[in-house]
Amino acid sequence: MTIVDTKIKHGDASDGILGGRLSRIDGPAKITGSADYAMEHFPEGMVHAVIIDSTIASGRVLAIDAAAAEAYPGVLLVLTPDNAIAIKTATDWTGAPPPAVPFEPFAREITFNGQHIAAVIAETFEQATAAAALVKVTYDKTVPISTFDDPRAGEGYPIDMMTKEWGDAEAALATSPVRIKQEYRTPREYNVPIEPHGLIAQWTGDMLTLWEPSQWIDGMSRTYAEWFDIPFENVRMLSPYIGGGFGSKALPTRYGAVAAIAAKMLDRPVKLAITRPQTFTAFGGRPATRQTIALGATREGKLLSILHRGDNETSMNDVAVEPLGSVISIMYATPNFSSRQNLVPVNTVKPGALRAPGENPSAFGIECAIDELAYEVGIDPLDIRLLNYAEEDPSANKPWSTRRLREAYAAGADAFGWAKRNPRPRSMRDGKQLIGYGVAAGTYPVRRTPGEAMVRILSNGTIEVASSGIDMGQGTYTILAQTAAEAIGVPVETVMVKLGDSSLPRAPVAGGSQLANLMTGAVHKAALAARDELIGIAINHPNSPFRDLQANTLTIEAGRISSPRDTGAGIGIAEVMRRTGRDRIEALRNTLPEEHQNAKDHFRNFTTIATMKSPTEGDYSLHSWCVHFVEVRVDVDFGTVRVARMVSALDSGRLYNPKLAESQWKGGIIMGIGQALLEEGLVDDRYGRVMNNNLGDYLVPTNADIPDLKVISVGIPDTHASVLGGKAVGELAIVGVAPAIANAVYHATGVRVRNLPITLEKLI
Ligand code: MCN
Ligand code: MOS
Repeated sequence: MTIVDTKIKHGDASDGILGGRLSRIDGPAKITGSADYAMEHFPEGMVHAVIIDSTIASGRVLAIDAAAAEAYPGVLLVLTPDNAIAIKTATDWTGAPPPAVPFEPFAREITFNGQHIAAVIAETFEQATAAAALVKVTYDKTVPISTFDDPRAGEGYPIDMMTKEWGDAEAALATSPVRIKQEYRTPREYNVPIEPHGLIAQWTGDMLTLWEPSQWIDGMSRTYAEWFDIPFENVRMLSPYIGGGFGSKALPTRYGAVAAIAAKMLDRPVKLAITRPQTFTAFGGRPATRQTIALGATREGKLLSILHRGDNETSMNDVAVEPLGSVISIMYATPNFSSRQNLVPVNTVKPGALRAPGENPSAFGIECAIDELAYEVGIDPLDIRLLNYAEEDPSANKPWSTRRLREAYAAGADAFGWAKRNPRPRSMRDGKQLIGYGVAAGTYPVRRTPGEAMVRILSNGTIEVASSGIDMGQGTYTILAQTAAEAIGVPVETVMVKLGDSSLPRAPVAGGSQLANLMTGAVHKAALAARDELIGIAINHPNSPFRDLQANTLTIEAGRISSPRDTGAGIGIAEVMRRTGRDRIEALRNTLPEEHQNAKDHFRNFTTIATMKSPTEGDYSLHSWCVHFVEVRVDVDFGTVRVARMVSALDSGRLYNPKLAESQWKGGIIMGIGQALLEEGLVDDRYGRVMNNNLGDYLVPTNADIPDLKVISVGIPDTHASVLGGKAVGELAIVGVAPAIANAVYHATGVRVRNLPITLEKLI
């Protein structure tokens, strides 16, 4: 177990190798403003597109009167479904073949408020904005179904794939000595990265260049290629820096198609910037969820049955599943289990992915419910978790590769001072503040998709690493530099990492918290291959300075090659490259399974998730684990909740860079605090509209909302999970935060809030 040291360390050579606390190598570029973001490009002749969105949530567009807009100064085109060039439907992200129908980015039939119906393209952004306001749209309006609480929404339809059952949950529940049953809800939550969405699209003949922030260069480029029926190689997507995505920048969007269509029709580069309010409708966030959880247990608190029914909102025409059974089905041992899920279509944009889709609300349900059971049977919330500890994966019947959750409970409880908790609700107090301690666990699966990387040793002895993988702030640049530096044996400052360009070797999506494990694996493989080639040359080349030593092994350390027989300082890589006449050594390696190495079409797989392995494929069940301990202080008169301190203990296996992993965990915890106390998309039932569609009204945490956060790593290397022993980091820590806070609020006040966010009116 290591307690993460929060002191900043610099300049230590060991920081540069894998496992070192190297600061982000992209940091200086970001701090000094030299990092170029997508929207900061100004290609010659660029014009501006502004999207017009529907102001009704349900009905039909009858007519679009563009005359006034077309006459406005600077306007080049008012794009509508009637004049837009036709494009094809593309393969979806899972790899499902597309239907042979055109893809229409603009809607004629309206299914949600804020749906794209037209666009204005003008010489300047101001002209496009002003002209867009002149476009007159007439509608045939019908009454929307705004949320799944509208009785007209009905029960929705089941997603059979999500059903998980063993034993007989209903029968076991009926005969359980202790039973609890409650409903838990999470509201619509939105991705609001600091860098808003948007793109610049430019055509040069049949080559399409896109400056667009992307979590998945390969997947999005393929979609553009299919839309316009051009080869994949004809699309160049550039996304070297991304100001946050949290799941919302992984998939192609309709406005992306609009920009590329407009650019083609006008033969001018088109910039299309999504406004902050459009962040709530141009793509989806986390759907609203509701779960009914019934637990049956012995009087001692041992689980006998879990019965779980979950619903999430989806849009009228699309299937968006937020997997609510994901955590509840693996966290605790139970002989009887049943989980089913329904989707309820409402007039909303298709929901999307928001950090830990599924795991996040799933943990909110079960981790609150188990806390309720602990009070019901009168045992400590931590003890009930240990009593029902799952020694193996109960849903897959497979051993965990590693599950250091018990260690996490112990380390977290100790560092937090859990033992000082008075078990009685509303028993701890400091003046006007009610104090509550709460605990909840979380988990996130280890996902595995092949990746590919190029490693080059250049003539001057520096190293280049290249991949179309991306860094939106997680630390990809840094850990890949560390991986190559360690594998080859050079100082990390001599490694240059290129990411975020579709012309580079191909990487899977930076989603599902998998990129670090996958790309360190690919870079490690490529770097070792490049190193082997360098050593081979140094041993065998007639001009090599090592030739006379008759060495059959050489080592590389700090960028210098030496022989075990030679006690000198060794010879620099550049010198060996020069003497042997090499200007570069290149190794392109991938982590595709052996049988696919030479398959002709294997690259196409990088653009879908068809090759992603489930966490239980193979002999083990692979997951990261965590626990959060929270102290809240609730004002007895006003009901305001402050998180006073938090200690989290986490098992993500081996950490490639503890400083960055710690920062990822803290970022997830902060988002979890926002989810618990602030975030909620408020829907106006009359118009099916999200009312608080801006950062003034849709609240996310600020520094003042966040206390000291202590994170403790309890992981050990897990080579079943990944080549280098790491498990998932990016989404892990948000899971379990909201229930830990809800449980602490109950302990403080005696009021159980089962409906996020925990706002003061729910407490007074
Ligand atoms: N890491 C580590 N040791 C490991 C695994 C990871 O030190 N064993 C560290 C590395 O610094 C790595 C980072 O954690 O770069 C995240 O690794 P990983 O868990 O593989 O996640 P991905 O690289 O696939 O990133 C995606 C993930 C997801 S899915 C969301 S959502 C999310 C997240 O990362 N969005 C983010 N973290 C984010 N962080 C920022 N700043 N911005 C976002 O939009
Ligand atoms: Mo993360 S929500 O899987 O991009």
